[in-house]
Amino acid sequence: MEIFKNVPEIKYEGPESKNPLAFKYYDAEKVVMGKPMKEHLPFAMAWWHNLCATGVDMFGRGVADKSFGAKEGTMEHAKAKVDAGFEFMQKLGIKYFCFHDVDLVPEADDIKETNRRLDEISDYILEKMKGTDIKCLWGTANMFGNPRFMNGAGSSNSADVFAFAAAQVKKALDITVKLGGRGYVFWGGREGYETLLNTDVKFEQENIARLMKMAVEYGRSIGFKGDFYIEPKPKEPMKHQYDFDAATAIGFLKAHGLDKDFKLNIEANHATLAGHTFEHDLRISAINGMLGSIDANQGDMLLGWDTDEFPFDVYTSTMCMYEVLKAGGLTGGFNFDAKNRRPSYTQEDMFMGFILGMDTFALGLIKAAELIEDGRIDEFVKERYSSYYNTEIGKKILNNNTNLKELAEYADSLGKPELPGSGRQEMLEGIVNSVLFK
Ligand code: XLS
Ligand code: CA
Ligand code: CA
Repeated sequence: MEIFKNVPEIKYEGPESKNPLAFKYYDAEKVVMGKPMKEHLPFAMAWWHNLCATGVDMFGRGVADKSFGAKEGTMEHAKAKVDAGFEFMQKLGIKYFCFHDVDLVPEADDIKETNRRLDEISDYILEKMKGTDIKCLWGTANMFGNPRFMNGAGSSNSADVFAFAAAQVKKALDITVKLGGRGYVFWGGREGYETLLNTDVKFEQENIARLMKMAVEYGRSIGFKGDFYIEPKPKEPMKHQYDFDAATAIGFLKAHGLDKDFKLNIEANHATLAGHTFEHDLRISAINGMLGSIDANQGDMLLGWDTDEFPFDVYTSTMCMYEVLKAGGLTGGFNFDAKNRRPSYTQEDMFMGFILGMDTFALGLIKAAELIEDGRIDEFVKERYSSYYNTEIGKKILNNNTNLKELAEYADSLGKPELPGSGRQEMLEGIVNSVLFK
């Protein structure tokens, strides 16, 4: 039974098209830098925003009808969401989905019943996957919504809560592996603290690492070959979150010997909440060999919270794709962890959000490829550091073949150095504009 009756299959019509239900830039088969767009951009649908969220906020109840013809809170509804999700992905040509355990089924009072429901729904999803080329990008456990997680999961002060978190991770891994997921995500959720007055930070961080180690051990034992991901976020819901940003998460992974099994899932809105640009956190992940996956959304620079908007800022998507192309792609994909604004509550809006996001990233890909092919930025950066390659003293520094004494003598012989060459920021920004708007 068709659920989105007013929405046809979404096709590429090109930038001149005025059809709101068509792609203007995302042309799945179009080859960019030797690969079709669909391979550069493995897009994913986030179960929670797209199939569950109704627009509830602190001040008002839901406005979007996500019942899909079934009574909410039932297994019929859980299945209706699967039907809706698959029709939605197929109409958009999206090949991946991401989920939390409790996005898939209503959580029961007893974990045994929740797990039974998860078995039932994952059978249903698996059946749906057959005959389509839709796959699971990553799964995760929601360890922040239930009241038991008020003080975190791995970082909880309660050993019983830790055990429940472990049980949820185990089951979410089972389901992820069953559905062939490429990755498994740990977003900190409430892994952080409100006040040091009641918190043993060292104890909590070591316990989070313990939970992650157990996850790696169990995941590998059931045949999970993909990457585990940490998704950094600086704040919200907790005041201090332990996985503040890419650099913090990488330090944590290295300190606990988890860096071989984990990469990062970088969300644009989280990077900007941490006071960074999206591309900064991508670069930090990439240079550490840890750029795994992306949660594609954007925040609002005028608001200090996690607004999870569909991305439309082409400047940022270009800079993102520039980093991704330079890093040689992702092991994961581009998950639209994004929701419609509350007043955009219709089924058509659900599609328009994804069309916007997919077009924004397609345009970013095209423009990033043009920037790389243009070559002026790369050339400039190379030249900017050339004194380390072109001069004797530079080569000695790079080869670890000198010391403070020799460098001090060299400085004495110079008297004073020339000023370093101009950074030419404005010229470079002009190049970006000329490529973006040509
Ligand atoms: C919340 C996070 C969350 C993760 C998955 O801010 O973005 O949705 O992506 O738990
Ligand atoms: Ca996210
Ligand atoms: Ca977010």
